Amino acid sequence: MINRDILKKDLKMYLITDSDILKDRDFYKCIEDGLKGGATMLQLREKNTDGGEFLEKALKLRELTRKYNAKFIINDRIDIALLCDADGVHVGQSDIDAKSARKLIGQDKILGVSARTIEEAQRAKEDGADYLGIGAMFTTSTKLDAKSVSFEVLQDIKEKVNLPFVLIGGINLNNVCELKQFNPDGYAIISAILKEEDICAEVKKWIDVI
Ligand code: TZP
Ligand code: MG
Repeated sequence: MINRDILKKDLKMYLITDSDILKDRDFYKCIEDGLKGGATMLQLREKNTDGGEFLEKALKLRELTRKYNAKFIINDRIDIALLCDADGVHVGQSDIDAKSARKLIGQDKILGVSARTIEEAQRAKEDGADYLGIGAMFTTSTKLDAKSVSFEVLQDIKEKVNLPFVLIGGINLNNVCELKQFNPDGYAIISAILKEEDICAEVKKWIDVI
């Protein structure tokens, strides 16, 4: 079983990879900079990468996350999470369902589930999720089909579903203050960090602010 208090701390600064945003920059150097800056959790999210290259990246990032003592989560690909001995997986609503994901990964790995409604959040909890990714909180150009979650729905999930949660989607250092009232366990960030020249310094800034 996952220790919820430890998980809540690990969720604090949750960096998600996106090689499309990094373009021709050195993928591993950029992600290592994020870990050096103090990202507490890293999710490998590869939307346009075949299994072979995905696994290669997963194995390398597994080593890096161990070196920097960050938790490592794989998006969608449960097979790759198991092969690289990731700390867990994150599934969305159109992926392998949470119950099946839990069956495959067992009780000792972290299961994250995306939720946009109270029903999705409640079902995720019943199906064995350890944490929720709630969003998109703001408009984002990183995930083109991302639909937004209102502050009302977020408040409702927070009140009715007792699970650790991170907020995601279009969050940056200017708007993150609007989310603090919900006291999330962490923030899951892609572009606001990865588009910065100095990723290490940017993560440090985030940790100061959140
Ligand atoms: N799920 C909901 S919004 C989103 C995902 C993966 C993208 C978040 O990226 P960014 O760049 O932090 O808005
Ligand atoms: Mg997914």
